[in-house]
Amino acid sequence: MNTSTPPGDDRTATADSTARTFEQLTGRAPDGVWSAPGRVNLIGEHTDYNLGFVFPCAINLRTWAAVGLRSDGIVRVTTGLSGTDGTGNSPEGPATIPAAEVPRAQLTAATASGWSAYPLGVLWALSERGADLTTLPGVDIHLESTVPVGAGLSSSAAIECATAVAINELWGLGLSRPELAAVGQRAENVAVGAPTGIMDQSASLLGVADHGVFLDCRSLDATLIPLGLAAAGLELLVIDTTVSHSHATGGYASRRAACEQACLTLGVPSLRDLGPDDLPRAEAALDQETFRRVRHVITENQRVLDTVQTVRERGAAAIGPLLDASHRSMRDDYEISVPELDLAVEASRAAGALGARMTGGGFGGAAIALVPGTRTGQVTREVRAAFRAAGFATPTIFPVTASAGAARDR
Ligand code: GAF
Repeated sequence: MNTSTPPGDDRTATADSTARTFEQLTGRAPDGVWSAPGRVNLIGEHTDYNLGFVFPCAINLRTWAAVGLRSDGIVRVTTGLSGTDGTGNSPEGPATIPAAEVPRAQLTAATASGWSAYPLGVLWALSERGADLTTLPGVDIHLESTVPVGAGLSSSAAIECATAVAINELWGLGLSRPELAAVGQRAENVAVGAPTGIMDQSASLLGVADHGVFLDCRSLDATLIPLGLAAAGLELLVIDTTVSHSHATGGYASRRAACEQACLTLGVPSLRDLGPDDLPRAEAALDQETFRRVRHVITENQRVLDTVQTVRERGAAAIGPLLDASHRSMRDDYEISVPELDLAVEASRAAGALGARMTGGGFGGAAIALVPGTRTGQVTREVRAAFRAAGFATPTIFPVTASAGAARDR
């Protein structure tokens, strides 16, 4: 198959090598190695912070955390997190801090201060939920990852969730998976400064192999929906445009602010409280741009419900038109696509994908294409050719599988 897969897609081997690196760095074996996956969102974009519906799945690219307790109250985090360029992992310097100072450091860093904001932010968020960082033992954490950074596949949620499940178990905190998802989200919102919703951490913690996670972001009820992709001869291709994005800046926050402003104008607690019947009232009350933002959220919620019903009743091969409609709505109404994402969607559809859409927060990152396995090579070749013809950087294209959520690996 003519696709390129990010390096290190072997779960046991990477857990072992992360443990070995931990041992080289600390002189002792870790107490355990935990891992958490990135995600693709099948459908339901920018609906999570509007308390609507999302339907992501965890993927077979993960972050590993090798963790060992210390007796001196120090937290020391090291990483070999990989970039998007496929050059592999190179260890970076440690972040070392007395555990008792984590809350202050995280709240004053104000922040987006690099990779250490994610694991340290998780420790801070755990302290909000009862972990007493002044009395708990210190900890060494070493992180490795195969989730490409900046590709919109939730590399940050994977770090947060791997750290959270490890510390939750080692420190005996007894928090549930939904509580750990909230911890990861809080770390992202406060320590990293990205005003994101609950979707990515929920997918990373609740995912199950070959299932999508249908999440009601208001009640937090999660239902696992069998996808049956392999059985139907389908592949889920990721087309990473390599256009890097960040949710701590600009467009993401302004979309969220527009939704909040619309709620005030329309007198509803959240856009979740509006359905298709409310569109005329919204159009009358809002300026054109804000109305289009609201229309995206309302119609996208409905598309999530339709997608889940379609998968259940007719199988995943039938969801293509819903994926296409979702992309159009993000391109035209929410205006979070970029030319590279639009081209990835158009070229993959023209080459035989059943449906395609950008995935994640937008402004760069990746698209997904649902492809009959027999067409994978053709779609890959034609998307690459279209990018070449447009003068865009070569995209990284690889299949992903719906995979298990965060777990202890050794
Ligand atoms: C990013 C955020 F982290 C999610 O919470 C979600 O809002 C998504 O963008 C857009 O659907 O991944």
